Amino acid sequence: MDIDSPAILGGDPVFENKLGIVRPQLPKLSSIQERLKLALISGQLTNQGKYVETLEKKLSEYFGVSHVITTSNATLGLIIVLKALEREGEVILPSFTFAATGHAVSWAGLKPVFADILPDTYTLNPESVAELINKNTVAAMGVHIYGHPCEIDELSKIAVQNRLELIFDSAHAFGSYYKNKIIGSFGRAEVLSFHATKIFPVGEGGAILTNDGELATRLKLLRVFGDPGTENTQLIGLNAKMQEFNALIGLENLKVINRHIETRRKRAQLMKSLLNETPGLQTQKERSYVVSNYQNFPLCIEENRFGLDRDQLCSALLAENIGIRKYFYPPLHKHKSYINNSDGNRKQLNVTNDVSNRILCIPIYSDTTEEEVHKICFAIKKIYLHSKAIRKFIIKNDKN
Ligand code: T4K
Repeated sequence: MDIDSPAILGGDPVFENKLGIVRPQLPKLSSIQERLKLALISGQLTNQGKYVETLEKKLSEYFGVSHVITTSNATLGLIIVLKALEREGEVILPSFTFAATGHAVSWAGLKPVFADILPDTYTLNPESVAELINKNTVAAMGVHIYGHPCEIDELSKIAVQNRLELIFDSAHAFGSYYKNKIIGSFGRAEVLSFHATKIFPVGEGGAILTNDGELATRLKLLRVFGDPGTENTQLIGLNAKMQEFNALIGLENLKVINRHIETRRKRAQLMKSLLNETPGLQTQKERSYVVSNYQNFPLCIEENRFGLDRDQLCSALLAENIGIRKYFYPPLHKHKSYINNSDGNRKQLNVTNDVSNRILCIPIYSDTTEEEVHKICFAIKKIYLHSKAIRKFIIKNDKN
């Protein structure tokens, strides 16, 4: 075994089997099989069945929020929230996010306008939002990226001063906190994702959280074709309902989510302290007044100090059998679907462009072990120590 040489140069990989970017923690079959059986026997699989109802009630207690409207995924949740605002015009949002954030704005018939992010937390920069407001602006949407809440107070102030709606794409932030308050009841509404890759995985799923009763009533209608049950639709809704199977998994997840967040936080702290020894690696800054759930663990690479650029490091990590993802590269304003969106791309997004070119996410799970963290950090350090040779090797290979 030669684990001191980087695998990309012929050494043995640090992990024998591939460590994926995600390892969903799901309930044991034995814990849900009785209820699963009952659902199958009753034939009630969807349309606000009893497991969906119970999940909504329990989530409402967990988040201390008046209304929880589960959805079939967060994308549809965002679309119906934006639709329910009943406004027309521009929505300011970060470009450094998953496509769903921007697409939801477009599907709701509004215009996405991209703002820049902060260089240390990668969340929406309130100053950049303020600079983009004009007479057509109707809303701003923050994204709690990788589980780190955005600058909610500053965004709220801007929203109030300019009479804007403020909503949050909280897809990453189940169980994160901002100033001692759990994410979920900020702005007009927040939308969580329960996708398989998220910290609270149910397969496909999501939830809208709001304290606004009128909005909740509209959202419940929009989720079900706009039909209040009379077969005479009142709004142009769609089908955004959660299924019973997914809700059942969600009910089990709720029992362990706090433990999962605690584990992620511990592993993230260990990762940060170990990576501190290697130059050229910036981890996401966690502000003193937030608690991140560490949905993801990003690294931003300083090529001059680390000796490799982001893509070269990705190749070297993949050779070590460490799964990586370049969340979020390219940034949304550079996607083919938005590149010609001249109104939306009216601001230079220098920080977004820079971070997006240098970022990668390494594995972190709700059951990551300390040993795995040590091995990941060992691999990164090993790659750093051989960065010159790796760079030479990659450049030579690229030429051939
Ligand atoms: N807003 C933000 C900020 C978001 O990040 C997202 C979604 C949304 C809104 C919309 O939420 P949803 O409408 O999806 O509820 C994934 C997810 O599909 C997507 O939900 C997520 N963000 C995005 C960041 O990542 P991919 O393209 O990376 O997924 P995929 O299939 O490559 O999977 C990644 C890894 O996860 C694989 O290595 C295998 C593992 N995996 C995946 C699936 C689907 C599993 O272990 N089990 C699974 O079932 O998009």
